[in-house]
Amino acid sequence: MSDLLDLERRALDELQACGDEPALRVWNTKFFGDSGEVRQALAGIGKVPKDQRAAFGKEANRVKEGLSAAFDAALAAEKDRAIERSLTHDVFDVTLPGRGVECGRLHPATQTLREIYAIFADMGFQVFRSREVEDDLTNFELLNMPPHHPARDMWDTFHTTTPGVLLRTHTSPGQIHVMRQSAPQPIRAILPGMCYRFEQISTRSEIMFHQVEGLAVGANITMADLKGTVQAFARRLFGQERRIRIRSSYFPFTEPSIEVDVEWPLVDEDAIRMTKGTGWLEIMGAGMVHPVVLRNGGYDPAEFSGFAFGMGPQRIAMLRHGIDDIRQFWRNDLRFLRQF
Ligand code: FA5
Repeated sequence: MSDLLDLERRALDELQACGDEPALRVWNTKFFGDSGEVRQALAGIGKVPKDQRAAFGKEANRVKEGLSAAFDAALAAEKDRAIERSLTHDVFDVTLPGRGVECGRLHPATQTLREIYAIFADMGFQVFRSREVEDDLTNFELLNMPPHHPARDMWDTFHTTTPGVLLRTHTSPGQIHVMRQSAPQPIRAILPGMCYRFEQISTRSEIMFHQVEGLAVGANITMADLKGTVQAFARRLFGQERRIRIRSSYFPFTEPSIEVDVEWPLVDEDAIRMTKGTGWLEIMGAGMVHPVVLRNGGYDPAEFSGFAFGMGPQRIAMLRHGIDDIRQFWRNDLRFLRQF
């Protein structure tokens, strides 16, 4: 018991002698650290004769609480003194300019996506999100590409170690999800999201990139609706005078299939380079939804028809802002990002 009182007195004396915060911290470790004196004193309870144990425990706790409170008070007082010292001694120059607040902004890819959403929202298209990790069935088979279909070669695929599970190579599998959720209601949806392809990275191709898929399903939807929708979209994004051009193409999940180019006047070197001298730039693949796909989505092709398109917003942002290398998007270089 006298050891305890001795410890208390010594600790209080030493606490009083602490002149600054580091000294207080040292004191705290000395008495309250893992192998500190207070803990050791408490551990010593086992050696106290049984009949005195309760009294010892009570006293030990009193000492511990008392010292702990004294430390808290000393630390608070020291902090107050430090502020007081800094206010009276440190020089505070009110004429110094303030530190600027760094202002964040949306990534150029996000900005382009949002512009695209807004344009399609005005035409009554809802945003529908679907998964990035897909199965082979939805990414290929239900889109009319059975195993070993040669068209699968158009999408170099990242497979996972789980058979049949892959990273989606395009947003088109979302067509199946949205159709199965909506059938037999009509659909007007855009499906944005990240896609992954095991491709050679170049100025125009990345291994991860966004796509925005569009899907309209209903009674009597025709190619004229597709053309009108694409034309309205291109005019909103690129300007009222902008013409589009439609070329025939091939996708297993649309029939007929087309590719859409926007006019890009050959006014400078950039335009000539980007359009390979043609004055036209491809912005999307599209077509009328294949009857097999409609059926896989739960719609009777005798009653329903639809159009679908898929575009790459990064490539569109490159056209609009004259970005010459797609790798800039994920490089995280602030000198690039701050320009948008
Ligand atoms: C497709 O992926 C089709 N699913 C599009 C489609 C949807 C057609 C619906 C018909 C109906 P494609 O492989 O061409 O098509 O890709 C579409 C767009 O994605 C391209 O025009 C391009 O803008 C973008 N894209 C494709 N690969 C890359 C890549 N490696 N890096 C950046 N953008 C890419």
